[in-house]
Amino acid sequence: MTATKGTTIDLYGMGSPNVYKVAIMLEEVALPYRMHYVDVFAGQQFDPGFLAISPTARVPAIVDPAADSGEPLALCESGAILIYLAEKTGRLLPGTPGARSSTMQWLMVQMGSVGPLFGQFMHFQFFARDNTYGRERYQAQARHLLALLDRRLGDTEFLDGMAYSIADIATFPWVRRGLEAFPWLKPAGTEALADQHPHLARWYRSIAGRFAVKSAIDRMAPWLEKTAASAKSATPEDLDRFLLRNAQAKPG
Ligand SMILES: N[C@@H](CCC(=O)N[C@@H](CS)C(=O)NCC(=O)O)C(=O)O
Repeated sequence: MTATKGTTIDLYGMGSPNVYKVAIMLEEVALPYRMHYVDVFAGQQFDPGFLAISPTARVPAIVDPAADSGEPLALCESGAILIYLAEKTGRLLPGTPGARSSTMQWLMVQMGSVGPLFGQFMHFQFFARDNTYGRERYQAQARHLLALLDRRLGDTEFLDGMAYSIADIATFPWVRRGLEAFPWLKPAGTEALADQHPHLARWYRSIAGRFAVKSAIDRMAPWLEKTAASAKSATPEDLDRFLLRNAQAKPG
């Protein structure tokens, strides 16, 4: 009998929105996965073993033991991982060029704008509060993007216009994080979102209610706690290394 390779996917990550995307996707497509925590505050993203999986020194990353022709595949970048898993399973990414391009467009809006610009706002909010220019610039960008998503979701049920897709999966965890991090949405969270952006709030609630999304959030809970604890105990040197500042920058 030929030995079959395992089918369990290894997920490397921490408690952060880009990692939630992949956990949600794995739950949606019902692929089995094992979770490996990477302590980015302790610099584990720069370990040679991890760099072999994620050359960018970032999470999330996955290893699929049996990709093309049964060969193992290591992959980083959450957008690429979502596309890979969608293509592997034939789910959540339309096959025809027109429909597919719409999903890709909204996935790119998330990858190129929502993630990076929300992330920059959070950087100034949590790590450089005195920098008013940075905080105000990225607050304006974040608010502009929330308004854009709300406009889009006023016209269509899901971001790609047709059906729930990897574009929604990519965007949901960042809106969820915004509910906790954006001062103009606190402390009411979803209610403030519903007041300010009713279509986005309707979409948010419908995705938050999905079984797979709830399962991913449950499985991610220990990572969220670990990440909060490790951020809290990080030394100034750990933070410099993590934020690539004060000449502590490492390649990657
Ligand atoms: N574009 C990347 C961004 C990944 C990213 O920034 N990951 C963060 C956590 S959300 C990280 O690994 N930070 C560790 C570091 O910057 O050293 C993706 O979407 O996967």
